[in-house]
Amino acid sequence: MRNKEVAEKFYELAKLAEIAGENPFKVRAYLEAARRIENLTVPIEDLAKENKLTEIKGIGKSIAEKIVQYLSTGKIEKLEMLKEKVPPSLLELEKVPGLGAKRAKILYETLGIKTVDELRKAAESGKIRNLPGFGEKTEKKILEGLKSMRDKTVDRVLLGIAYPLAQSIVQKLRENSPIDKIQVCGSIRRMKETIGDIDILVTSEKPDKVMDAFVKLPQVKEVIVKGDTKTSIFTHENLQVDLRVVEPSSFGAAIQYFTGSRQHNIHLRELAIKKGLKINEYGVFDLSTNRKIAGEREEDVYEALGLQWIPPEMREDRGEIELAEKHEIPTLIELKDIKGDLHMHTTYSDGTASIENMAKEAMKLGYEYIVISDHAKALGIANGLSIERYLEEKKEIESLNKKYAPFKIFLGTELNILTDGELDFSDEQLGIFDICLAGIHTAFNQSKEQMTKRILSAIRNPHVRIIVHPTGRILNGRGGFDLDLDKLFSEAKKRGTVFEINSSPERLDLSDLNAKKAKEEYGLRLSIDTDAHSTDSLRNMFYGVGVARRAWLTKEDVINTKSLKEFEAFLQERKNEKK
Ligand code: DGT
Ligand code: CA
Ligand code: CA
Repeated sequence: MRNKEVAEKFYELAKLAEIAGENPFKVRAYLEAARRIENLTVPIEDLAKENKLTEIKGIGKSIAEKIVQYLSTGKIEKLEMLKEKVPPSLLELEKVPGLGAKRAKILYETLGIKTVDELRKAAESGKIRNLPGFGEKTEKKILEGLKSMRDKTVDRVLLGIAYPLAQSIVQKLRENSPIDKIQVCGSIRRMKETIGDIDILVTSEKPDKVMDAFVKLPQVKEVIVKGDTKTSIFTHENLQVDLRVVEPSSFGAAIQYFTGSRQHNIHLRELAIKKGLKINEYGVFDLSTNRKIAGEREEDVYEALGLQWIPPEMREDRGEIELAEKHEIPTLIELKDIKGDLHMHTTYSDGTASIENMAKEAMKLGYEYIVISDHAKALGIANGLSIERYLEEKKEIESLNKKYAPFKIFLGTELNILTDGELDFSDEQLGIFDICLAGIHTAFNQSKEQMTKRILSAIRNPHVRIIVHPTGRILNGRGGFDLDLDKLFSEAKKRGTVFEINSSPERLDLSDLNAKKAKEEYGLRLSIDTDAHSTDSLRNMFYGVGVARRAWLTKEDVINTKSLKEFEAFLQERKNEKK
């Protein structure tokens, strides 16, 4: 199905037409067409073949021609024409928060600004405020927009890429050099969703040998700087890795310092001063005597400040230091607490493995149960299942359950929350499932009110227990939908609906902050699921648990820490209510 691809072209067409100053009705027609195409549940190429494109609401003759043109040649003449007229860099410009297509066009026409760089220079030198319709306030907004853009998009790498990379470097270093202790610090140790650079600390009696081995690792593309105590390199992924060799007597203080976060460290420093102490990467010192009172072990560093040790995932200065002062740091959830995975796909829909192979892998991970949740029929692009197909799946599951007992497979479904909040099947049909998951997979561009209403109606459906990848964000891709999370969380609390932390490294959705809010402000229960489409990706659970730890969740907050028996009781609760 090429719907998404075709829709993208019309979004692009709308953008360029807008910047080129074309008739606004046309612009809106392109946009409308893009949305309609995105929402189609049948392949657009089929409709084109059958000459039925104009039967789609909002698609007239001229747009239908463009679709046919694109499907047969890979190009739309009109789009190519606009690309010649409008410099492509203007598309970048238009993305600057506070600017938009209209203003981007004015800036291009009056000041000849084509790139983000040129925009920054013009804004910094005060040239923009004098343009009609702009003013000082707009100029300031543009500068702020530019800054936030830079903060967000400086090539941060997904944790799912950086974490295994760091592990492989650690392993190679251990094999090839005389290392005593080694610790990955920085944002990786804090399990942040994206990573700026990798920070590794070691102790060794022969630092020069360690540095020699480091720059020769196969992961190294380029050496930035090589020194006695610090060496920095670029990996082939263009990720910077800083390796520092420190004294064993300072190792604890150093890993504390380089784990951060910066905010957490600043707060610690203030606290130290209040207590007549000083803290830095070498240790904790008594200011009056200048004597070192801690440094070798990280626990001692915290203890010297009168604090309980704080798990790295919590070190963001979000109140964890206050908790540690009272010795009230919660026992965070751990990977080993997870007893089952509630969200995964098989070859029945768009997964690459059979039900049996997913089950076998889950057993290897030590789980007691899994939920198979293949896509439902409205998601044609993912080969969504009809009720008949789910019944076949159910049969296969029943026979596998006999074979592998006491391990248990449940029949689930990942329903589509359609544009009007409806689901793929009637309430009666939903009765065949052990558990229903629901999520948004199409029509991402509705208003905040509509999006919120859609999910609210899924929460209110008595069959739906879990809302999956709730905000729809894709890291380094699209931001989340505009949603009123407070409304959703409070309704979910009333109905006992669970929100998912999706462990796929591109998603990690709910995010740490949203999951923290769900628990703290609404007492919601969450699930941590992988949404695996292969046996390998069942291992992504680790990243979801990282998010949960950053959200300060304990085992009790997460439903898939339940034993099989408890989980069956949890499923039964809802069945009883419905009777
Ligand atoms: P990243 O690399 O952007 O994903 O984030 P981090 O947290 O790994 O930051 P990075 O690599 O710049 O520095 C590693 C840690 O070193 C950071 O979390 C805290 C510490 N650090 C770095 N610069 C400063 C600083 O200026 N002040 C303080 N207090 N700590 C710093
Ligand atoms: Ca870092
Ligand atoms: Ca660094």
